[in-house]
Amino acid sequence: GLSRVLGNCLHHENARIHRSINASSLLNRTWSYRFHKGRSNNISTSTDYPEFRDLPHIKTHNDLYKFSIEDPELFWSRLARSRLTWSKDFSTACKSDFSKGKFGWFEGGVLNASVNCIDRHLEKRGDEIALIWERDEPGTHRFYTYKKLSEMVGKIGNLLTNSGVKAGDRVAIYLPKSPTAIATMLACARIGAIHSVVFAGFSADALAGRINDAQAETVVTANQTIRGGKLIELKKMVDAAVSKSPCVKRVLVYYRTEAKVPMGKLDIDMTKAMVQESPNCPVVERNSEDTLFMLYTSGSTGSPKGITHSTAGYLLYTNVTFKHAFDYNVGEKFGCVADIGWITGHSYVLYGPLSNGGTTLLFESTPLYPDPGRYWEMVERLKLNHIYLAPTSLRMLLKSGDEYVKKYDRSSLRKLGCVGEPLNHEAWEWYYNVVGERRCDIIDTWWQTETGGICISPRPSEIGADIQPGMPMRPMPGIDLALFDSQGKEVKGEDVEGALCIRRPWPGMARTIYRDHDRFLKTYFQTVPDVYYTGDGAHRHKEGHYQITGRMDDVLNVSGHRLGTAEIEDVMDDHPDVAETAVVGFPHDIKGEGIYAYVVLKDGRKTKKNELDQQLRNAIKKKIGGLALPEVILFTPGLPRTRSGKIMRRILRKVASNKFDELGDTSTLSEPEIVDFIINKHKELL
Ligand code: 6R9
Repeated sequence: GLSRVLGNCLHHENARIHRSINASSLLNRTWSYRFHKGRSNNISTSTDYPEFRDLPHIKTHNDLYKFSIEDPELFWSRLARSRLTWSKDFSTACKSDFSKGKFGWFEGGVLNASVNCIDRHLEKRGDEIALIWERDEPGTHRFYTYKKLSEMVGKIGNLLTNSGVKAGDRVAIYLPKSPTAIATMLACARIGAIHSVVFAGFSADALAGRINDAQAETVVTANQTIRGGKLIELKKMVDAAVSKSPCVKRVLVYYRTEAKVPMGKLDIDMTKAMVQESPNCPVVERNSEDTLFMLYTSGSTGSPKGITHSTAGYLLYTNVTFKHAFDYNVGEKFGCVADIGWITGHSYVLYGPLSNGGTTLLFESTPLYPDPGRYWEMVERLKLNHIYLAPTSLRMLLKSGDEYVKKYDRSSLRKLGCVGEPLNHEAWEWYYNVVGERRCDIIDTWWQTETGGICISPRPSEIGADIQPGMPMRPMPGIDLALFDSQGKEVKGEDVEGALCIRRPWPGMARTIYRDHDRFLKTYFQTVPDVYYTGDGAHRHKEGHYQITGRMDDVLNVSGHRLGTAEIEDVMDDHPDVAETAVVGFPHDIKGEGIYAYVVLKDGRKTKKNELDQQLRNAIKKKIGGLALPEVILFTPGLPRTRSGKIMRRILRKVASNKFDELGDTSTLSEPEIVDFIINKHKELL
């Protein structure tokens, strides 16, 4: 059983590790210089971690890290009691059973996430700014104080309750990045409903799939949205989705623009209805382990999975990592530009910043609108102290030239963060030298939808020491990293690589895949027993610094967005003229990874290839969304296979990456001539 699973998975995975490392031409692992040399390695327990002030042996970052691993019970329970507000104290910090994929944190405790993100700040910080809404229309930002946000949350909470939403119900949110979206998420938390935010760039079909999987009776959307000056008919998409989702009983419609849209019998004009509601909404208390939210993400096989997060553990983990990864001080303006449809938006636009009483940015626009200076003009106008973005946007912006940056005053910036994909050499340099004027720390953070919050990051607040370009470097406190080889054996020492795993539970980890615990167990806890298996490969450098080498499974990372190759293949396979398909990733200058589709057509079809190309693209756009469109669709009479019939994806990736001399031994293929055909066709397309 297990050894077979291990053998199969890891053999394949290990091949991917090496592939990712070789293919990462964007990465330069041999950086020799360092920054901030000579600063103190001491942490100040009195300011950074007052919870451990009485423990004299904790003087440095390393001491704290060691302590967090040796005594996680004490480490996490002290933080939980001091950083969160409870209505009932918990009894145990952590219960875990890796073999069942069961984890429980702070059991016995009772709390509410909206109280932790809003109510408890009202007395001291009620008139301070909670949200800065940077609207799509340049120069038209709006401020929302904690008081104002509290009123919105109360009104929406009451509206939801009065419409029939109860604790434990799922609420699908398909909204532009706006105060209404944040308030709706918090209103769900307040009444104990589970929010399931769907990125507004996903198609109606993708939305319907997620609504149905979650059995959501309630959808919250907007009449329209604007992105980069373009209107998007959001409500129309929801109408199309709802027609395929019989479980939906009500649709709340927020008016983002003045435009009237047809309202059906399920629809409620949220903007109007809120006027009638009281701003005081009773709190529904939650147990620590009650689900706070679910969020769909792509896996290597099957349909997207509804990752669920707990109330207490998730909230504590985002609270603590937000403060310490970014060295955030209350009063500073934190600018995470990610959409709320992704985990980054959940953890570092909403829950991390607001649970800390911080000021957080909602960026509704795009980095190129109205021109590539948008971020930096916004930094100057709003005096942002932190910016947190995806490497793909840096790669795009640096091509537009330095003048778009230098034109604006960036002296308010203190820390420059990034997430989602490896930060390549060129982008790191540009971020550090041009954007940050060699003054700001670059904070490359590694984590996943499933980890809830940042797991690997340079942690400048705690060490104030060296930052090594091109890698997230150090595990956060409580995160016990280990590498494993293809035999499932731990890889020890330095300058080694392997499958990145986490050996110990942490509060922010996902608890299950909605209605599919078996898949949860299989995906994350069975490839290597007794650890959490991330699906990423990593290289451990000297001094234990980690560099991520990329996914080892069939998950693509396109502009920081996770996409399963199987999802895209499924859509194309449905076309009546298509016999079979294989989708792979290849290195892309700006997107990090591009999508490359190999398509085998059925005999006797009538449609022309260029029409088919267009039909397949339309189908992908309809079923998933524009973000899943391939760069290349290559029609081929067959796919390279082993004699036992397995598609040799390795070869398809090499061809897509122009690495014709790295194909390895092709003599074991059932039809080696297919490879020549594919190479020639690929060269024609270039
Ligand atoms: C937060 C988020 C997770 C995948 C992850 C990895 C990649 C994220 C990274 C990184 C290199 C970093 N990834 N951060 N790769 N360096 N700093 O992105 O979650 O959308 O679930 O994606 O993204 O491959 O496994 P998610």
